Amino acid sequence: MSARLSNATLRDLPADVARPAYDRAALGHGIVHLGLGAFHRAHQAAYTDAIIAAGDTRWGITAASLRSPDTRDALAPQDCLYALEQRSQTGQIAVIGSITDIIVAPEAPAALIARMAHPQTAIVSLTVTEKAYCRDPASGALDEADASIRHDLANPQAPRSVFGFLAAAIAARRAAGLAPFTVLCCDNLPCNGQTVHSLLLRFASLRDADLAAYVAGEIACPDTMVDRIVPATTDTDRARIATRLGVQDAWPVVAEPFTQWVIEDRFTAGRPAWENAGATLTHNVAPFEAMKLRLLNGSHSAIAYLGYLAGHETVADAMGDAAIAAFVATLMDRTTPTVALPDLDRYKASLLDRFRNPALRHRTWQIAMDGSQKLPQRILGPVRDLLARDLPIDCHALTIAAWMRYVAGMDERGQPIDVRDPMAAELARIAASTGPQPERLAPALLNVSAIFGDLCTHPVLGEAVAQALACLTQDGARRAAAAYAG
Ligand code: CS2
Repeated sequence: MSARLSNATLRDLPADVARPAYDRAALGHGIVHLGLGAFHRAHQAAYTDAIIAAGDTRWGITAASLRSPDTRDALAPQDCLYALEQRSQTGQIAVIGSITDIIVAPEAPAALIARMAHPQTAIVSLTVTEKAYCRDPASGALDEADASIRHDLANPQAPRSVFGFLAAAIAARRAAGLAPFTVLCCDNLPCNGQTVHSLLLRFASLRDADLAAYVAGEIACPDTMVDRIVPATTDTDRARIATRLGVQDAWPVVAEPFTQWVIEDRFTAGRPAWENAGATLTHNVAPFEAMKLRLLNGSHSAIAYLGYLAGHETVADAMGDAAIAAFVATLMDRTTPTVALPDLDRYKASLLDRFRNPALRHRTWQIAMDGSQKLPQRILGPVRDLLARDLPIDCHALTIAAWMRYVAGMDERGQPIDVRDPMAAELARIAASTGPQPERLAPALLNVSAIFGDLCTHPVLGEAVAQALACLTQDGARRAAAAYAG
């Protein structure tokens, strides 16, 4: 089979594959999206596809990769079309048509700024992962020493960072007398809209005070809670999907059936009626976001570190391990008092089901990535709230201990771990200097203030993590999980 998915081959797809029935050439340029990963393609682009299909053709998406050309190279020859497969027993497939253009930012920064400054662009959305926000993970402040921030301040017309692009495009729109776009962060950060607004404001103030005043007064950054589990696409996925489609798709995406999007309804230049595609538009996203970041993502990180150490390749494999599944349920129960929503039992039960989905091969290694950027909001936020209320933090301490063992770089069978994290080198250096003895490793890693902030010196946390790491080192991840499960 050599034919490729494209506008021309859409009509040949099997009848059970949903596909755009709208005129893609007639779509407007309403949205520019920064960060063309699988998550965007399985989530916001799919919601937007449904809105376009219902007749509002203003919202074509220009998607930008901020680093690599890989996705553009895969999707450009297929007219930016791709298949989205829902992985469960059934495996429905839809071809998504909402992405109309792809720009690789390092190749064409001016073209990206120009598209962001296009009169039709009303929304610039972002899924760039936690580390691309160049923030100090513990304090949340802009890391002004970050190389890309310094580069962008020196080269405002050829930026590299999200803030460089946003500031350049905001300034260009302003100079052209155009209304500002709304900045829609769709990453797993606490109060993601407010967070991006304050980082952008800080960046703009380093560029010029006038631009900063404009950002402060005119740029809206609504908060969002985004949720869908989207594992990295594998060659097995590609082969299975090509068989279903009858044509090749160089980069399809696979996702669980569940999807949720809660959006603060604060857009300055209009928005798609995403509520008609299942999104919730509200005035206060914070409780939903805490629920999702702390219960889903916090559990995910625990499954990733404990599961990986115990030798489980995927989340579903780890959840098939009774000790780890029981630990995750206890961790969620311990976290629940820190989430200001009632009746979380059904939500927690649904998370356990989603984690068990055997059709998703979501690698523990994938989720374990960038832990230094993830632990603060997923695990340490709840720890602070629990400590303030004198509630138990033992399960959170075991999760931190499992992260410590993971970033120390050796699994339980003595095999090296490929640790991917912007702080990997620093963490490895610390681990090498202390050796694996828990009584030395735990305090040394807990002392990394960029991650633990004020918790570095908290005696209760220090003691709990030291104990958890001792248990983990002596008994291994499975037995430690069983010991901590309630
Ligand atoms: C995961 C998330 O990789 C990770 O860190 O926890 O990508 C998670 O799958 C999504 O946030 C689910 O909505």
